[in-house]
Amino acid sequence: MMAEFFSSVPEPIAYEGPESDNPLAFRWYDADRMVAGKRMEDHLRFAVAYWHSFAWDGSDIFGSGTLDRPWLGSADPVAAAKTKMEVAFEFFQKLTVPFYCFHDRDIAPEGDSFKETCAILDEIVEGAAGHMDRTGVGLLWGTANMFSHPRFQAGAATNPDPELFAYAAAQVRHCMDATHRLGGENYVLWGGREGYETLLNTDLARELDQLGRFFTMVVEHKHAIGFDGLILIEPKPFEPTKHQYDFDVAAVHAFLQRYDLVDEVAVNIAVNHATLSGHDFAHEVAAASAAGIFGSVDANAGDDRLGWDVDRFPVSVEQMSLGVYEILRAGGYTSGGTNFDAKLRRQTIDRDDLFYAHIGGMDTMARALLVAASMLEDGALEDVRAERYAGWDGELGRRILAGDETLASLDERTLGHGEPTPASGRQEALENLVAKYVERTR
Ligand code: XUL
Repeated sequence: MMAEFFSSVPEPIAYEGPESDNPLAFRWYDADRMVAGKRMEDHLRFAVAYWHSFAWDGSDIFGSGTLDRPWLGSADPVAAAKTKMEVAFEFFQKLTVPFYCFHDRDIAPEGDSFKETCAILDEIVEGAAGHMDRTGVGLLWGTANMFSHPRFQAGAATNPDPELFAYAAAQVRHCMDATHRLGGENYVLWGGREGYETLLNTDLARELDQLGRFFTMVVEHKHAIGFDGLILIEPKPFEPTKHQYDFDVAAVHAFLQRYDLVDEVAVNIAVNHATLSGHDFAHEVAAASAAGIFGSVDANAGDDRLGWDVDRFPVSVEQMSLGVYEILRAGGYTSGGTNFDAKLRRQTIDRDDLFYAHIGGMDTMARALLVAASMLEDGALEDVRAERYAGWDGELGRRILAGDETLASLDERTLGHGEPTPASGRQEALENLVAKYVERTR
């Protein structure tokens, strides 16, 4: 056993309320507080992302690691993976989060052959099961890393070589089994290199069919092993490839319809991916909810002036409130949750910093939940929306939607009518209303 790693945080983080000045306390996240009929913890279902917090050393494309992660780069990678896991569970427990998420390669290194890689994963997964039993921390989702190793440089399922497709299928099978073994609540597929760099060497139609076949195999395997969590695709428009096929929620929805997977697969929406694709977080949740494919969230934030995935911890209560509002309107999470797919800045190097970052993110999301729940409960926004669309509940609206009108019948009707009267969209008044909730909600 490794000695305590976060020794300057001896106790689990506790809720102390908005007036607290203790930087190692929650000011808004109060797990047992009832909000709209449910405990805060059960609404938010927080998870820590293993990769940013424990498998990344702070290196970027210009420089090497800055973070204090002594297990990384060890000569004995399996022993180091076990140490890393002890530290990770110490952190989950002290932060009091109910869940974590991993890529297979975050928790277990590769061996010299695929067979050895699978054996190492199995050994580490047994260790994870022990830590989970001991601490009560659950697995929100598992996923396979099919983007870091050079073998995947031209993609996994969308690779021009079927040998790579076969390798990826085998890896996903093993990772799904590991997720299932650990009682994982969902399984995620982010198409890290499922896209292209140049159309000059790419057969786009062929690659989409390959991807459709791959997802179908994932769904078939889910049923074969009796995994009852959600299969989630995580949209992202670009990075690392220039164009990624799972561009945004709308593109994923169209893809799922085309390959007859719409009842089997949902989406994991990452806030920074939403903004990279030119949308708001709230838009992506609303689009998923409208299509019936909302699943889970990666809570993070971009930077307005940087056009890449910076994965900051969320700090804007207003941005998050509008997204959480759409989540609540959609009925909340089922098996999904709020995963902090977020990382420290490269200069944020003290051990305690990992706590400050997550505490801030959890407080931001908790406050966003309170704002969203009170906006929904008061019904102010919903009343305006209902009034705005009231005509569609009247005779004309109902007849149009029921298919009882045609272009010709509406032409005839319109000839006998005056100009329709526009009503104010009241956007600014509604923005003021949201600001009021953000200011006053406690
Ligand atoms: C990459 C990203 C991944 C996925 C899981 O941008 O968000 O961490 O969440 O593979």
